[in-house]
Amino acid sequence: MTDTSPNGTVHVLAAGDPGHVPAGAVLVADRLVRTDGAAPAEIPCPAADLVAGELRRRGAAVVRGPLPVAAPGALGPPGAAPAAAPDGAAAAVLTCTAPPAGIGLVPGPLAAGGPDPADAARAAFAAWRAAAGPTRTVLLAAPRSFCAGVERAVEIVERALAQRGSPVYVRKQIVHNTHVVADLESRGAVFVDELSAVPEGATVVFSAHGVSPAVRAEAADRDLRVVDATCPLVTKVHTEARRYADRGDTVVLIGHAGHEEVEGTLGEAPERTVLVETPADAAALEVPDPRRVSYLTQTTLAVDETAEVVDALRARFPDLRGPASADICYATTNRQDALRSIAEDADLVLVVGSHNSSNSQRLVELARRGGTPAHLVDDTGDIRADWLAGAATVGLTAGASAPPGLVEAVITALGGLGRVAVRERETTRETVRFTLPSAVRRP
Ligand code: 0K2
Ligand code: SF4
Repeated sequence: MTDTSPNGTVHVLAAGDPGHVPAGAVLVADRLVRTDGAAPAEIPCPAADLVAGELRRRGAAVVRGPLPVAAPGALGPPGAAPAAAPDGAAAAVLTCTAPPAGIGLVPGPLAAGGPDPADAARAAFAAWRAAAGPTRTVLLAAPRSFCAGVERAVEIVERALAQRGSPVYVRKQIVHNTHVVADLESRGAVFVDELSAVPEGATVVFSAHGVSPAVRAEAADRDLRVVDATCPLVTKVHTEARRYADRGDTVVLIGHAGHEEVEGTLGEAPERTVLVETPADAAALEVPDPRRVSYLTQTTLAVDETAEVVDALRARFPDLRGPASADICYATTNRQDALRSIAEDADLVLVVGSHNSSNSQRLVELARRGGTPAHLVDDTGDIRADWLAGAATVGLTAGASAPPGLVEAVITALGGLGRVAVRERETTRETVRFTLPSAVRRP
């Protein structure tokens, strides 16, 4: 059976037996293998990660593998949009892509107390079908993804592992990205929240977000071998904090309460530093001497919002002093500029990054402030097919802690929904590189 739309034809195939599918799970095909001798013998399934995400959100476990398929089947009434078979199994091929893109689903038996995998499979197939067909443009922001500070931090952990062997302890997430952390964990890094979890004398890496002097002192007391992955641009803010405090100023730190970078910077001169998050906070601030006030900022804030807070501070304290430009770093600024340039032409913006990543969250908010729907996704599996229905132009970027490969994976998955034209829009070229700390510099 076929379902023809102006943007492509969906051929529905009969799903064969993939072998054992566990109870409560749905098999999502990585590829369809034709058993009827028709060409091509194998059909790739680029949207498999997207479909798997739909299933997981519906409570079904997912297993992956090939799916045998036979000749076009009769899985729905003639003329109707193809639906999954009554048992939830479905296989289909979308012909507007080159090569054709497949999808295949086979639910396992019902698990006691769990959701019905057949229902989940039917819903996932319907979601894929609703989003499949149209040619999409992906507007790719550049710069995006890893910054120099993140590259350096990840390399520091990799080198520490190579030189000292596992385990290498890392205080907090080395950068705020679940994939980066899981990858390093699988290679022997052990992430801890507190130094008390690190055995005496062991190697510990401080994360890219920096630490307070109190944490450094604790590491020295416990005889830990410290490798510091604090980004040099965060270290610069710590240096400013000490300088401003030493000259007798009240130091106003603009940032988000509870963020690790803020905790570290606050710790440089805790008795002289106050945290301010909004223009209202700034307007209400009381200090011992209004003529002696300096400000600093977290490195990963929104440039436009921070300017408003600085303006409010300056209105309150006309003698306010601060860095020549805010401490928002080059990478944060560049990713925001690049996003602004694509968001205005996009129907939907996807930002690849983790939910605790400040700079990634700021990108989502920036797009939304400009009127474009935007979502933060850890990876392809977080993308909801209903966001894509009707989105002819998808803006795509990634926060500074999100690996570039995840962006490529999103583009590949979108290719399983229809033809994709990728246009990169580069607003500036980054050449910043930081040297490694001496502790790990030897090859
Ligand atoms: O944006 P955040 O400060 O939350 O941090 P990440 O997502 O880890 O990005 C890298 C920046 C680290 C230091 O500034
Ligand atoms: Fe350094 Fe900026 Fe990257 Fe943070 S976002 S690690 S401050 S370059």
